[in-house]
Amino acid sequence: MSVNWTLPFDEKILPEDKRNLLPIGDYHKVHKTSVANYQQFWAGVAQELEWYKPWNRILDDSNPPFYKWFPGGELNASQLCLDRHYNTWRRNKIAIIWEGEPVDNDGPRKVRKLTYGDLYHEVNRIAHVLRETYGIRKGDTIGLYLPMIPEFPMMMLAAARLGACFTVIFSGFSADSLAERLVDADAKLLITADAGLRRGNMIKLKEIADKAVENAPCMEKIIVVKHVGNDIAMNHDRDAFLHDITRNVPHNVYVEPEKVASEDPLYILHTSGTTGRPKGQVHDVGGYLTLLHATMRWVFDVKDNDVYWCTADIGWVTGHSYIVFGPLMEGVTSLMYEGALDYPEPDRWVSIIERHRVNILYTSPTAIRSFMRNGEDWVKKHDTSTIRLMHSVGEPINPEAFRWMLRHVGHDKVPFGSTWWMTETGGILVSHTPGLYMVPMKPGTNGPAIPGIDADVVDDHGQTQKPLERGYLVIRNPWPGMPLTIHKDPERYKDVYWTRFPGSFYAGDYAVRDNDGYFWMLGRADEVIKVAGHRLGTYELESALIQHPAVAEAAAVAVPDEVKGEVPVAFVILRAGHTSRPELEKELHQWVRERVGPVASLKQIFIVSKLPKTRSAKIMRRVVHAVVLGQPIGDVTTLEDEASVEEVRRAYMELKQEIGVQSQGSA
Ligand code: 6R9
Repeated sequence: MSVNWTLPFDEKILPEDKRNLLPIGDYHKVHKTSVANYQQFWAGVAQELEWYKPWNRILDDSNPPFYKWFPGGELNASQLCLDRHYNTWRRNKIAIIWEGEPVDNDGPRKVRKLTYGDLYHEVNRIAHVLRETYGIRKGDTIGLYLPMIPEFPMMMLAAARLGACFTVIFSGFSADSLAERLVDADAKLLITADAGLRRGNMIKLKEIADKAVENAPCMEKIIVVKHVGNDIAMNHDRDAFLHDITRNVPHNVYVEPEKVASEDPLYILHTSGTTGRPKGQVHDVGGYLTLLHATMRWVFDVKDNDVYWCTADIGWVTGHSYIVFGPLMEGVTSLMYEGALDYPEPDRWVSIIERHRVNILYTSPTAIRSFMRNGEDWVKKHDTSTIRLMHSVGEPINPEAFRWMLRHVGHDKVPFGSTWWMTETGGILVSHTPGLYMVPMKPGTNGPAIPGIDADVVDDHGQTQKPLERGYLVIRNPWPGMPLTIHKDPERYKDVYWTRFPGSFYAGDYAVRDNDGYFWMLGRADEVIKVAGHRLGTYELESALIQHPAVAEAAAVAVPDEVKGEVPVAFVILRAGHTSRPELEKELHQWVRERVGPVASLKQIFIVSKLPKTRSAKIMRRVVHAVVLGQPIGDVTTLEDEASVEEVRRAYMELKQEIGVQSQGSA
C-alpha cells in the first residue's frame, strides 16, 4: 500500500500534560547516547526483570545475523508474568477483565474478572496437566487455535512455564492454513475451543481443527476448551475437554517454572509473504521480554491504577506482545474483549471504555476509520473522559482519522501515537514514548525511534536518505526482541532481512523522515497486503486460487479501501475449456475463503486472458498493482506482452465503473 494523503510534516500538537515534554533536539541527543552504547543501554533495562541466573555476555554477535541476547542468563516468562505478582499485593489485583460478545447490547453481559492470583492458580493447574498427562516438556511445541477467551493467555503462560514453545494460529484461518502452520512448527498437541463468536456468528473451531489434523500427522492430541457449548464430535482416543482433564487437579498445585535460557524459543508465529510458505518467526525469551518491559513503560506509561485495553486479537503479534506478555509482566489490569468493536451496535467499544473506565487504549487505524464512519454521535453517548493515552498500530494512520480520534476520544488533550513494528521485531521500535519523554505529536507520524534503536531511511544503495525523500526503513543495530531465525529456514532469514542492506535489518517498508527526524511509514515496499492491519501474503491467495481446477494462473494485489486501508483483489486466467461466468466467480470466492480462511476474503476476482509477465514467464505483480492504483507502471523492459497491461486495466476499469471500486494515485 502506498499512503495517498498529504503528510502534515510541520503540524505540531502538544498533549495537555506536559510533564515529560522534551524539545525534539534534546530527544535526539538522549537517543544518540542510548544508541552509541546500545548494548549497555539494553542491559540496564534487562536488569529490571528477574533472572534466575545473570547473563555472562550482553550480546553474542559472533554469528550474524543470528544474534543472541543475554546468553548464559536464565529466566521464565510465566514466572515474570505471574509468580512475581503473586508474591506481592498484586495477588488480588485484577489481571484480566474479560468481556464476551453479547447478543444484545442492553442484555446481560458476560464479564469475567481474573485476579493475578486466579491466573496464577489456573496456569499452574493447566501446566500440571500438560506435563503429567500430556508429557509436555522443554523442546515440545503446542499449537493454539483459540477465540479471544481468558484460556488463551493461560495456555501461552502454561506452555512458557514448562519451557515449551507454542505457536498461535489466528482463528480466522482455515483448516488448510492451520494444518500448514502446525506441520511447519512440528506441534504435537493442539489446544482449541468448541467454537468462537464473532458478530453473532459461531465459528466452529473444533470442526476446523478436526479437518486440519487430518493433514497434520505430527498432531497427537487435542484439548478443547468448552466456550460456546455447541455440539461437537470428540474422538476419545485423541480429544479431551479442558474442564475434564483439570477437574481433579488441586486448586493450589504448583508447577515450578522451568529455568530457560534467555535465547531459548518462547514461540513461533508465522507471517506471510509474496513467495514461499509462511515464515515461522522464532522469538526468544530474554530479549523479547526486555523489549516488552521497556515499551510497556515508555510507550504506554502503565501505572498500577490503570485499566489498559489493547483491541487486537491474540492471534496476531500485537496480542502476543501487548495483551499477554507485556501487560501481565508489568502487573497491569488489562481488558480483553471477545468480539467485534462495533457489534451489536456501533458504540460497543465506547460502552466498554465507559463501563470499565479504560485509561489506555491501543487500537488500529481500521477500527478508528470505522468508528469515524459511524459518526461521533455514537461516541458522545458515552463517557470517555477516563482515557489518558492512546496509540494505534498495524498500518499507517491517515491524518483525518488521527484528528478525529484525538478530538472525540482523546478530547484534544491526550498523547496519541502510531507505533511502528512488525511480527519480526517482537515489539514497538518506532514510536512516541510519552512514559519517558514526550515530543510534539503530528497527525499520522510514527515519531522518532525509541531509545536504543538505530532506525534509518536509506536509498537503493543503503545510504541515508535525505529528509523528506522516500526510502526504505532499516534497523541498523541488533535489538532485544529480534527473531532468532525463521523456523527450519535460517538461510531464508538471512536472505529476506539481512542481505539487501548488509549489516542492517531490512523491514520491507517505505518510509520518509521529516526535518525533525520523525519517521512516517508509508506502507510495504513488497506486495504484502495489510487488510484491516492484518498481514496477508499474496502467496497464500494465489496458491489457493491455482489449486482450483478452473484456474491456470493468478495474481493477487491490494486496492485501497476507505475503512480497511487496503483489500485484496485477484486477476485470474482460466484453464482451457473454462469460461467466465458469475457462478464460477462465486465459487472461487468461496474456494479462497475455505482454503485460507475468512480473513482472506477477496474483494473482487477479475477474469482475464493475459497477465503481465517477464520473458521468463514470471507474473509481474508490481505491474498489475500499478495498473489498479492508476500509477505509472515503471520499467517494463522485461515485459513480454504489453497488451496484457491493457487487458488488466480494461478489466479493472469496467468493474470499477460498475461497482465503484476506488482507485487512487499516491503521494
Ligand atoms: C505489529 C504489526 C507489520 C507491518 C509493517 C508495516 C505495517 C505496522 C504500523 C505500520 C505504519 C504503523 N505497520 N504498524 N505501518 N504505521 N504504526 O502490525 O505486525 O502484522 O507483522 O505487520 O505493518 O507495513 O511492516 P505485522
